[in-house]
Amino acid sequence: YELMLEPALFAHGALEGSQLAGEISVLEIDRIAQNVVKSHLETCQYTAEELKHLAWSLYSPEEIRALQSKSCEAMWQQCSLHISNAIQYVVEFAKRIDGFMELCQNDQIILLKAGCLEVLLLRMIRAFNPLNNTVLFEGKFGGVQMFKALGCDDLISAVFELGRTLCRLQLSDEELALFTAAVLLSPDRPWLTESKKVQKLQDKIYVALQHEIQKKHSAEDKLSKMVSKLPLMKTICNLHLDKLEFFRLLHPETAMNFPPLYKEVFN
Ligand code: MHQ
Repeated sequence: YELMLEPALFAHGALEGSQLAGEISVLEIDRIAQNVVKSHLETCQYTAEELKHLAWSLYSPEEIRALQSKSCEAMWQQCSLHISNAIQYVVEFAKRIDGFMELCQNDQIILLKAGCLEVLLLRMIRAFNPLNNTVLFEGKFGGVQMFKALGCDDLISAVFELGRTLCRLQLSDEELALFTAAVLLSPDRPWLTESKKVQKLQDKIYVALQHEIQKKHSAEDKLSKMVSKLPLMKTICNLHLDKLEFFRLLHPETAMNFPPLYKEVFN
């Protein structure tokens, strides 16, 4: 009898004709979208309102000069702290996505380690102003020059280039929420033990994303444009790892004192 209860409870899904052979009902798509969007809004660090106000505060040339004259070690320490802090929000986001905590702990860690910088780069568009090419850093907006002391000009210009191209897509918070969830739940990450389970979660999220985009645009168009930015994001992640490795060789003492979460994710 128990086996019959579930299909009976979801009979409305059958009415919509989509409970057959693994298809998802409109009801389930909505539930997934609602859960992912809510999780995103609860963990995105800044509300849209806060960001709108902050967009007015730019670093002065003197403040930029002060940042530029910091030592390489101090600037790396500062940046790794902010990245580590932002990663904590991504971890919280992942935990709130239905199905994520049901994956084995091994896979949860693999997905977070492999995906959290990509999620951060996507989330950056909320804190990026394409009109003057600036990003939010410690409460104010500034351009690439701000990060000169890091000695990673190529990495920083790639990050800003990504910011500009992603901003052109004009993603809503709903689209961003679903896209970041889909990136996090990538079934092709090396060493996953239950990639089938991850695949199923990602499939549903992509269906929900497609559904969300369709409200305003041609879904095929926008979704393929979004997916086409993934290789640049991967390049940036690898470039970041290279830079970190090099920094570690030059300044092992400083690197040892990087925030534990930053070290764990990028070791
Ligand atoms: C988040 C908020 C947020 C927080 C931190 C790797 C390295 C040494 C330098 C922001 C990279 C420098 C980052 C701090 C720079 C590109 C990093 C340093 C969205 C993302 C965002 C804005 C990060 C964006 C990337 C920043 C600026 O909710």
